Amino acid sequence: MHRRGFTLIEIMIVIGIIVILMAVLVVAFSGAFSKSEQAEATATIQTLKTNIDSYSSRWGTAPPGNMQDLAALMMPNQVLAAPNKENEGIETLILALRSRKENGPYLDVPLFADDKRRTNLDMDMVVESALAPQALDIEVGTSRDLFEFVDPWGNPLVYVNIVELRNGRLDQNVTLGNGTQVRITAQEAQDALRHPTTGAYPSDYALWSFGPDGINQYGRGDDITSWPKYEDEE
Ligand SMILES: [Ca+2]
Ligand SMILES: [Ca+2]
Repeated sequence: MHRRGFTLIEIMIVIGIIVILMAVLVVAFSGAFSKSEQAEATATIQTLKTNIDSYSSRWGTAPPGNMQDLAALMMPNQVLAAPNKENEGIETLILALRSRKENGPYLDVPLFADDKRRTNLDMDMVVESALAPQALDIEVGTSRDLFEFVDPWGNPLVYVNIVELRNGRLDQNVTLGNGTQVRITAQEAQDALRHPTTGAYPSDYALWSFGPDGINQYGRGDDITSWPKYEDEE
């Protein structure tokens, strides 16, 4: 009798251990899953950083973050588009990197071909003449879509040219995967993108994902950034 009671306790302990093990496995698995998404977002940003650096060394400036400055720099006296101010930073970046001018295109081919990453959430277009050789010179027969890149959570990456930001030339809406919009203004970004102690901006551009929570934290919290995260240095 004594032995049987002891066995019952043992069984309960074993069941308890199994439950705990399963819980640990579930947590570890979901953790690994979200980690692989984060790694994917980081990889996309790293690829674009390489493309931006190649472009910058050739053009002497980081790619513009708005359509007006892109036209002024790369296709003077040409009409590009009537921008709708949605996702404009990342759209302008992609368009600049797609150009064949000055030994381009600079955009990573597999990344651009990846239709999980490349999308056009706000369904806007450039005018056809903007793709012409005397304008941006983008491959013939190619799409006129103003593409953006999205992170693994379906939200567009955000690109800001820091010179434009310093000059107060930033005002755009980010259209999220669920259709809602987040406004990004120069006033807000000028404060939020500075290093908390040195006051310095992240290099001459900033590129970031809102992270798993889909909330813009200007590179803080779970956001994934093209620059070393400020929290890591504090
Ligand atoms: Ca678009
Ligand atoms: Ca976030």
